[in-house]
Amino acid sequence: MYTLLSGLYKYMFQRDEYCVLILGLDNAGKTTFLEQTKTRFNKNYKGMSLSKITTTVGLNIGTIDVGKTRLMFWDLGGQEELQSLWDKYYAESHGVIYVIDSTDEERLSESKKAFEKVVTSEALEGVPILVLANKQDVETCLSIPDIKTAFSDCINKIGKRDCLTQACSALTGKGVNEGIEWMVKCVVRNIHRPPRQKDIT
Ligand code: G3D
Repeated sequence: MYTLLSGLYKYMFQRDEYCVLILGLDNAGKTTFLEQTKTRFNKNYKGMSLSKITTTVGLNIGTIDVGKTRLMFWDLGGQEELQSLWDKYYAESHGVIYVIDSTDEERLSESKKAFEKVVTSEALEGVPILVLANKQDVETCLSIPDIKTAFSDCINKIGKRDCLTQACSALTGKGVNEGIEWMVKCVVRNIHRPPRQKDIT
């Protein structure tokens, strides 16, 4: 009877957990995106005022539940000296969200270089990548075709993984749900692929 009840409990309440990295240059909007996501997906979550968020230094974490799936986010600092720490997290991640500041044309090639390193990393082979063209609420921002053109060198390097470029405003929430729902589908589908390092140990 105990086994039956505990099996039923697990079926009803146990969630599959996945780690998702949030990467991108400093000031791209990673922390704002994480707070917006937690506010939208966690009932009763009272986040900080989105306009008061300052750039990520170190690590922010957050968890959301979408149906039977739990996503655990690690929002890593994007300053040049902190980018060297990103790969320490790769082996344990099931998905990557890469945030681009669509209003910062000057740093677009810097962002592309950082993205290139992410997609060519062996430790992330096959891991789905959601590219967020953030700050689309700003009238003068670069469009999705502009950003795709600027990142066109990277297309061959993305490989066979799932990859989506999503227009987004972390501040207003536009595109956030669509991006998260896509990521959930991808990580769940990937469950049949080789497990990440964390699952082996
Ligand atoms: P980071 O974590 O990638 O370093 P933050 O970036 O989330 O700290 O955001 C950096 C700045 O960009 C913040 O402004 C934040 O309000 C702004 N920002 C983030 N997302 C958006 C967005 O979608 N639209 C607009 N217009 N601004 C956004 P400040 O002024 O605090 O530096």
